[in-house]
Amino acid sequence: MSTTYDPNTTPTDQPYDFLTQNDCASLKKSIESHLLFTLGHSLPAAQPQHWWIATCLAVRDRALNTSFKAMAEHRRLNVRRVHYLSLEYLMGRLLENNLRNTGLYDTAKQALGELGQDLESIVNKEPDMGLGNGGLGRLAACFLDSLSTLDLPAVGYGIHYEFGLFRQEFVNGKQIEQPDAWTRNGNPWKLVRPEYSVTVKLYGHVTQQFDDCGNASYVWEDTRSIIGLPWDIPIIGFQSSTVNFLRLWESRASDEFNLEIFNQGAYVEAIQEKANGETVSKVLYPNDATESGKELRLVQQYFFVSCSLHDIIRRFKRDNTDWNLFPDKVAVQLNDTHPAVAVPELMRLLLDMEGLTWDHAWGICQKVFSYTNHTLLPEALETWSVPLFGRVLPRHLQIIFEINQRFLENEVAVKWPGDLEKLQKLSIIDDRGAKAVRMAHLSVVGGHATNGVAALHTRLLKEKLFPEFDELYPGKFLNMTNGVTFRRWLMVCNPELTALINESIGTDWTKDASKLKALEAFADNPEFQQRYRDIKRGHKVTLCEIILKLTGYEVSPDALFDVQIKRLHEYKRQHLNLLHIVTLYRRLLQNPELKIQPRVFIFGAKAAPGYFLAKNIIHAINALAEKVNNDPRINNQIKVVYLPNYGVTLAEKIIPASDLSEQISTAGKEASGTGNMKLALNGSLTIGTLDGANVEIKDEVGDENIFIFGLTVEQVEALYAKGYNPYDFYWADAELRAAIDWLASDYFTGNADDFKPLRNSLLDHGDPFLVCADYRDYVDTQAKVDAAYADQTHWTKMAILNTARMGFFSSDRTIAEYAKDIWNLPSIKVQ
Ligand code: 26V
Repeated sequence: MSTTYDPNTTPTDQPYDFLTQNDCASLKKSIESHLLFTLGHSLPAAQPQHWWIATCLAVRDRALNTSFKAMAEHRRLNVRRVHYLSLEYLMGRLLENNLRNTGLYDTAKQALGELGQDLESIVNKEPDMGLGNGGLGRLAACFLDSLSTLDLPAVGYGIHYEFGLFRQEFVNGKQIEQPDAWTRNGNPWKLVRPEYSVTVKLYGHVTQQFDDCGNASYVWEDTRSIIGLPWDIPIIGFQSSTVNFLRLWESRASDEFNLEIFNQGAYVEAIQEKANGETVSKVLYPNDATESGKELRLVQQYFFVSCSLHDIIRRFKRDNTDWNLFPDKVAVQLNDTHPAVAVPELMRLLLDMEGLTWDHAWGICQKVFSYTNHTLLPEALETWSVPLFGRVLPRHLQIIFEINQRFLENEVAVKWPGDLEKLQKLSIIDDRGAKAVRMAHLSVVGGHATNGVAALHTRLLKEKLFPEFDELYPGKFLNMTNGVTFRRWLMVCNPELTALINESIGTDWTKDASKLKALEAFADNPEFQQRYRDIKRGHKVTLCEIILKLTGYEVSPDALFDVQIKRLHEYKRQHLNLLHIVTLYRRLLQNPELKIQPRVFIFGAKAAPGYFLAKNIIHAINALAEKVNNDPRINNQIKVVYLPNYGVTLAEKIIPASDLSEQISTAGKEASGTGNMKLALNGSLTIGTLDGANVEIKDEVGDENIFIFGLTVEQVEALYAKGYNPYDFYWADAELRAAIDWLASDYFTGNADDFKPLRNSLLDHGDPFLVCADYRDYVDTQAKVDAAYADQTHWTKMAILNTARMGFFSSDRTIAEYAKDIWNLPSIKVQ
């Protein structure tokens, strides 16, 4: 195609398609030219790493070309956008996903093949982008995929951490943390945008000023500045016309500020100060109880929120002049309370910078913001000490006090006149002890909707955490049951199963996951069953190789693969799983005749670096693995492996190979879970409590296709109320007693002190998550799993029905609900 360049049109009007065609020859040329002229390597000298970068850049070119068209159309229509604010994005690798979403996978494979390269090994060169802790960060990544897929105009905002979640290694079975320098060698997906840099102010103090008419205004002075430098990552949807962006802010020292010190001749101090400014985006905080109240974390939150709101306002002002239109053009979703400082920041910008009245500004805020709650655990609900907050953000603290005062006077006191207890309970400021800002209260009051992430979680949110707020604001609390993207969690991680599904029911389900239901018709079909089983076995063989490489343990693909993969936390109860394994091990030793279905217990979990007990559990599992795996007496009937450095990429290998999915949190503690959905989708049957989204998974797959055990939320409450004593269960159950005591003996490591902390938590410290109470039902339900696995035909039928009935848990459904019920956001198809 020939073209002439017209400088009077925007670049988006230019037919650049000739650079970005999707046939094999064009893609091949693109990859070659990036290798030569972007990276400066001759073809023979290029390393796999360079091929990876060149391939990513060729895909990125095509994504940008699509994004130009989408952005031009969005601008032309002056569209409404959602802005997803999240401190975490667990993106994993992007190349394979982007190739599948654009339909370029086979073409790229061929193009690289012709260049003498193997796509699969190139894909494996990509480091994980692990800018998140766990479920919350991965959910944000799934949501971005669905937003682009559904053609919804959206921007994701976050922090460009130099170091993502730590790398986990084991030394003598104990976790040690290593830095994750994911971007050390650059990253081809990200595009720096210095022209959109933002200056952010911190610290200083506030003075009041009056104009000629006696109107007060506030001036924030003697502040320190840092610069936010945006990096954009294109988010490519599945067969869609929209490429949205994830915009990550990197902190840079402000030159303006340094200049003053330079001028005073303090060169070294100025450089030092520069370094301080650049620490803000240095590292992701692991969600760790011991880390709470850290000043740098608050600075991170404010830095990224302020950058993002400036960016949103810049874009709004480009095409609009009337502030009344702001809520029509802008929706902001707060992913947990981490970005909740956005509420006072938007108020400050509207009041102090734009000169709006309080009521006008507040009306805008409430229409713009909505908040997702992701946990009921009291220790995970964010608060900031008032003195710390006031030092870092003095103007924001003033604004929060005013929001609170107006809220208490005009809403709480009006609804419950004279009720001091209500005032204290609902106040944004907790003033019972050391004063603290309750970020969840700020988020509920400052927005128009608050949602939970599973039906049970939302019910408990309304009934237990925020009953008064629910009464005060009827209809403000909504449920948005989580979902996962079926692109990454089925089509990319399990192409073999995807092909079988496509062959059996066609491909309509890829755009409407509820259509997976059509697979039910094949659940009893022996030929389909055999192929389904063969696919599972293939993944198990692959996982066996990974296990051997990562742990040195050899395990059989014919065993039942029993998988627990998630962050390590007492409420998730990896130690309940551990006690079951100890019990089985003991049964096998006590009764050498005992025959069970061979099982491999597979763990993957990082513990927060300062979470002592979680680390003790890791050590215990690793010590158990060493004993069990090397014990000839049990005839390889059970094996235990703890895969180090669990993350998105490892999950993609484990999930398709799993037979049994452990979702065993104490009822009422796991807000939703999303690993439960990914595993069930890939035909791994759940053993789980009635917690989080397990409840809805059970409703979807049917009681006969899931293994439910344990206390319900109501029973848990009743037990706590009556006074729980784990010793009651310990003395009543000889197997439980033996398991705990054996674990805390010197048998496993030679040192009887090693697992005393674990024993103490289960007994003397009151077993806060009811492991002892749920032990018997869990172990007995595991026996049912064992019996069920013996009947492979029936097991396979159950697995197929799990895959067939998981359509509801597509994040496309979740995002469609957010778009309709919270954001009021239409999708925009671009031609
Ligand atoms: C944070 C902390 C920080 C202090 C120490 C204890 C602790 C425990 C948990 C958390 C998690 C906070 C928020 C979070 O990540 N929630 C997860 O969100 C997922 C997506 O909605 C959901 O599937 C998980 O159930 C929920 O735990």
